[in-house]
Amino acid sequence: MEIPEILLQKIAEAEHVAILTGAGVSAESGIKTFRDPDGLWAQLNPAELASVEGFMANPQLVWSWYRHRVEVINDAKPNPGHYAIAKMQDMFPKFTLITQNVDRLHHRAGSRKVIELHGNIVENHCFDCKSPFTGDTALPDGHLPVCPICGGRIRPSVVWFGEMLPVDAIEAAEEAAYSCDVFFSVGTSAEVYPAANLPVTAKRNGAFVVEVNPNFTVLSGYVDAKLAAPSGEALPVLLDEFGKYKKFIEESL
Ligand code: BJW
Ligand code: ZN
Repeated sequence: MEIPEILLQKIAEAEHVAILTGAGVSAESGIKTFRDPDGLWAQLNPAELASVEGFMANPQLVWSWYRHRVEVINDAKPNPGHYAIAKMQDMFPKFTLITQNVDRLHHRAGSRKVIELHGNIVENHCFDCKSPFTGDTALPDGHLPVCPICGGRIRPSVVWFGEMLPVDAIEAAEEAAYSCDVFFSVGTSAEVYPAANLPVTAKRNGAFVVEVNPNFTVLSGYVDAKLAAPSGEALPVLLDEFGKYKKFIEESL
């Protein structure tokens, strides 16, 4: 896979590198994406499973889907894409990792600070009083977890359609998009807002924007460079080529 020299030059000069990831970065760990032909939304209805209205209408269905996904995620391991991103946190004066993923695989790969735009699937909280819930959610069929403080319904700590993103997370992500020199959009279709605005904000503010995705997306015609390969392949090659490039520059000085 060819890495454009301009990309190596831009990251060599960068003071601040920001990365936005999406479901594609975990695809090579065996976790399904949402909008690919074999993705979750190809067979399931997002309005039924990922909205407050869907949860209120059929909490048993939503809980059984989330329990299944937690099992898949617990059995999964980070892949070379997650590990390459974890390495990048120590390679630049400033580095920001923003993810739309709820699977916590970046944490498990060693990323120390992760801005989670859509929450996480590992934690749960009360719909009503918002208290964290650490009890068992895998109850016998038909039984739903209930808040021990107020009796309210327990829900996964993810962000569903129509819900606000955590304010601290979206503000920190926007600040990074405004101020970074290089912005990577990795494994996301860039179709879900407000996350989809971040690469646009970055480019408008002068960042060099790179997409890492084997497929064409709404962003592909807009970016400054595209690595058209799975992130678990493209990112390790990028780091390898970057190492060689830096050595070459140092030796020529
Ligand atoms: C590989 C690969 C490999 C494959 N390597 N790549 C403005 C305009 C229009 C609509 C809106 C708007 N503002 C808000 C909205 C509404 C809505 C929205 O954006 N809708 C659009 C779909 C049109 N947004 C919201 O509701 C958000 N809230 C909000 O804006 O609040 C304010 C507000 C409220 C009310 C009204 C108006 C404003 C909340 C969004 C929450 C998203 N939640 C989900 C579920 C999370 C919980 C869970 O997981 O169960 O988040 S939906 C789902 O999509 C999930 C993802 O994080 C998110 C993004 O998906 P992602 O990661 O991009 O995955 P895919 O599948 O789309 O793409 C995968 C990519 O990987 C593909 O491109 C592949 O090619 C690639 N790939 N293998 C690298 N190996
Ligand atoms: Zn409660």
